[in-house]
Amino acid sequence: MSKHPRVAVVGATGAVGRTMLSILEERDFPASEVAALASSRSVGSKLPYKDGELTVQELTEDSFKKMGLELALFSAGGGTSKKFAPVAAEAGCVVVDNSSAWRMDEKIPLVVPEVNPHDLEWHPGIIANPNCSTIQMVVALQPLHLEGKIKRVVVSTYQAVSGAGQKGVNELESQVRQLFNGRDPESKAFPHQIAFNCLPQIDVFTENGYTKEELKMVNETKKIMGDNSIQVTATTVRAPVFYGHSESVNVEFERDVSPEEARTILAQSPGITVVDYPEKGLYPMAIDAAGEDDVFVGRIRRDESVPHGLNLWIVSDNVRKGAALNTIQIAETLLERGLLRVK
Ligand code: 25A
Ligand code: L14
Repeated sequence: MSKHPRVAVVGATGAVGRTMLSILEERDFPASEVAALASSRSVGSKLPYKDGELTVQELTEDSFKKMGLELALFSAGGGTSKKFAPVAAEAGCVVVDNSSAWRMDEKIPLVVPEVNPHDLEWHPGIIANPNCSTIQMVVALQPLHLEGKIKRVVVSTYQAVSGAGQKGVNELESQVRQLFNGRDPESKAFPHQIAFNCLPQIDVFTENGYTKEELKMVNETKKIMGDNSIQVTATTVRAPVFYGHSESVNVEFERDVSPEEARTILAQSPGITVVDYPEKGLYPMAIDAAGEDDVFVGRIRRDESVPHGLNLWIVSDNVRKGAALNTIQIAETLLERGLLRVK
């Protein structure tokens, strides 16, 4: 009898789901079995995995019991998570969910393994994976917070189209082609043309004038870092980039943290690579972060407009660290800490 869990990827045909499969393979995740689940539309389609392929099966309420699943990695949208995650948990299958459905639920831990792995200890069968822009920011902020205590964060993002899934990637590609052929670009995945443009809107607007994406960054940061006193304000912008979110972050501390100290601390922190050589013209860029696991930090300098301030430029692959990789790191931590029931 194997002590390795039976694992399912739910939403396996999506941009994030397919990346989950390839990361499970890359990291040799100890699974006794891996199943690919999606909606009825994709049943029977094949996804590459290891030396062979997986045939996509339909996600139903019976899937978890019938297949004896012990761990399910969800990235199939909030509606699917709301409906199926409780069914899975009830069947004894632990869910790591990549949607926004459970993130702000007090009973559900919201985890970035480099920041708050201890919150996994109280999981009730569902664990939420944070928003991509938030994940890469807190990986860089937490070690600095321990040093200088953060009071306030101002963040502006430059987010890749892959944040909206495969359809976002397809839309940038086809708009570029349409424009080069003198045709009018069609916009379906985004509210306006994204090719050769920037859109200060990700997700829908709320009553206070912020978008939902901006409010996720404000609220999720406090929950993950376990500190409601940190003030956060965000402007989230879609940029015509395929993979990799970039962020300009202004941080105000209670105590002084010099740029040199920040560089040393960040370089020693897990999951971070410092790229900060302005004299050579080197800094983190989305095209370099794409396909990589780390969060890249550069342009570290004093914010001279406040007493104890630093400015940072933070870049990471949104589909990997922002979604699929973080989910799998959560699963690995669950295994290490014996927090999965494996038969
Ligand atoms: O509501 P939320 O939480 O905000 O999340 C909304 C969406 O955001 C994406 C993710 O899209 C999610 O659906 N997302 C979430 N978190 C993200 C993050 N951190 C994130 N994106 C980036 N970073 P997605 O495209 O990654 O995945 C969608 C998957 O969900 C499956 N699905 C939908 N309803 C389902 C369901 N699975 C089970 N049950 C349901 N009821 C969906 O599967 C997909 O896998 P599908 O079978 O319904 O659709 C597969 C169709 O997708 C298109 N497609 C997929 N791959 C490609 C492709 N098209 C072209 N090329 C491809 N390579 C096809 O149309 C295919 O038919
Ligand atoms: O909340 O479109 O995880 O860039 C991730 C992708 C929100 C939108 C989430 C994007 C979504 C985001």
